[in-house]
Amino acid sequence: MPLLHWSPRSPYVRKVMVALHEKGLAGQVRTIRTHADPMIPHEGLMQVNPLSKIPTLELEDGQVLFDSHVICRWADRNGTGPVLFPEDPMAERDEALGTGLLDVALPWLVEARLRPEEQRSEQMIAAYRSKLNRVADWLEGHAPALAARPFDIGHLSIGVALSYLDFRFGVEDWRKSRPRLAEWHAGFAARPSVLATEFRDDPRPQAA
Ligand SMILES: N[C@@H](CCC(=O)N[C@@H](CS)C(=O)NCC(=O)O)C(=O)O
Repeated sequence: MPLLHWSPRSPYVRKVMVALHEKGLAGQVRTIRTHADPMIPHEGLMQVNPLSKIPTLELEDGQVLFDSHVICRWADRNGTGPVLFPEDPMAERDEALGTGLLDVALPWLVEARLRPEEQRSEQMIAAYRSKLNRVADWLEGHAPALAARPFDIGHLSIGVALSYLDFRFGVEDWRKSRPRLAEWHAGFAARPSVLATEFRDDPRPQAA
């Protein structure tokens, strides 16, 4: 069985988990809890993914896939259910937007919570906050277009990113003045694939 390096805290992993559920593959992939700390590269993980990042998927034939986009594409090719990567370039454009929002949120978390206080940059935090708000505003304007097309990787990626803001950045209150986006996200959050893959602060394993 393929083996997925996994954490219930990681939004990139959650993208993959939602995709596996959507594509009927969740029962066909084993998971192993892997703690990928951006400040301490994981020696064991780097044997298969030199970037020391999760999600990383080890296939049965020894091939290794990494990056949530690549693994979601694999799931799309190998499972059933909705076509996550249709011809419409808006699907992958919106995937990039959702993942891009995560690429803002993760360094923000590192800056605000992991770095020693004296090394924190208020300027960087202000830049991250500004991007978060601009992306959320953009999405509020695009919520009708999102709602109008069938579920794809763009919805999946944006939905996971907004759920991650709820998990780690509740104080930023992205729903405020964004009723259409909030309504669209409520529909996303009710999907069985999303309900089955909730974020959670589990106990961290020791780095290997
Ligand atoms: N572009 C990658 C990003 C993956 C990523 O950054 N994952 C985080 C966990 S949420 C990680 O492994 N961080 C460890 C590190 O940066 O060294 C993807 O989409 O899979």
